Amino acid sequence: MRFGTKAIHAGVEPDPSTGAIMTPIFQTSTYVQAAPGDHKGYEYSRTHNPTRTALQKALAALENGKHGLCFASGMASIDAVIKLLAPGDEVVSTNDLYGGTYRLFTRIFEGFGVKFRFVDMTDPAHVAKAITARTKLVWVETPTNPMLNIIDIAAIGALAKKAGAWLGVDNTFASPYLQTPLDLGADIVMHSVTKYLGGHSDVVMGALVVKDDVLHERLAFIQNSCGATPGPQDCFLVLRGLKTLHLRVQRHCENGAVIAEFLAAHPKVDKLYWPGLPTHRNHDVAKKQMRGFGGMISFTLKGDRMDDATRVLASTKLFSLAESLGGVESLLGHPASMTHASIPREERLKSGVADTLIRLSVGLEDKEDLIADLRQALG
Ligand code: P1T
Repeated sequence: MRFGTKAIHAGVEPDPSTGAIMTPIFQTSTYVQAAPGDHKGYEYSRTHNPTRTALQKALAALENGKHGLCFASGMASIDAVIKLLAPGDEVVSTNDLYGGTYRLFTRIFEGFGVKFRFVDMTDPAHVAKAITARTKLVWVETPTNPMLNIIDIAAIGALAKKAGAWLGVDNTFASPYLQTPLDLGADIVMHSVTKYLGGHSDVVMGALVVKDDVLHERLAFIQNSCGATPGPQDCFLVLRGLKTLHLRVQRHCENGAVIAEFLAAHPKVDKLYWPGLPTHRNHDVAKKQMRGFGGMISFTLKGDRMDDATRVLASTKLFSLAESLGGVESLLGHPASMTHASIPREERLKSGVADTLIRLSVGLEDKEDLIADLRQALG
């Protein structure tokens, strides 16, 4: 099956009791057993819920994996991955990544004795240098949030494999429509489902997809034991969102391209980060491993003055100033004070996140209206 067909049909079957074409919202915590242990595969909704099962199957199919696992947030899904590790184990991670991921690694798991090394992964040699005999996981975010760096998944995957470490890839910014890391050597794919997969800014959720049965068993054990599972209503909303994932991401890419071109030609724009531009430093890697370049764009203004950036952030009318991304509506944000405020300033600056950086999540509105909004805000 091709992607669009999978987006609509994977994991979803007419309800056997009624024929309902949409998977029902199984709003139940428990399931009646005829005798102890004599049940229909469902005992308690933290462990399994039919609406969640349908979504997990759909996500596994879209990522070309075998098993999907859903969590109460993207952070809860990353938390589950790190719980595969033990004190003394090491993780090599992308240096430019979502602020909440950095906070989870440094402020929670370092306290439990896991060591994290943050490196610029756009050069695989940095990863090779950071891997030690204790490295158990290599954690890649690509495209990175918010700098839109592109990391060569296959190259890093080869290094992880040689070291006997798992490769985990946060695929939130790309979505499986644009990039399928399991095909490139990843062991675990992670999503903030909150973003493109949900697509409508109405759900917070996370997911993992794997191919390996044993790894799935270990992660499912963590999912059930720690209990950060999403409710059935949210799973239903994401099942609904997935049905248009391919159409939405196509339009995000089209609008992203038009806005990147507009910004590239604008006299007030200084640095511009969008992996579809031939001038982007990792454009060749993006072309190799992605099927499109998405709707996330970051930029700075000439002169690099904070009050200029603040004026733009406060003057858009269609682009709403808000955290998050990947929904139908366009958003803009200020990483230094919003999504990446939990990273110390000197660390942020090292990975290129200027105090004046502005991040756009280009939505699905008409491109002429989006450009008119940015033109007036920049003017
Ligand atoms: O918000 P949550 O669903 O828990 O997902 C966390 C997360 C993980 N990985 C990436 C790449 C992310 O972008 C996020 C969440 N990011 C935002 C809220 C944001 O505005 O960047």
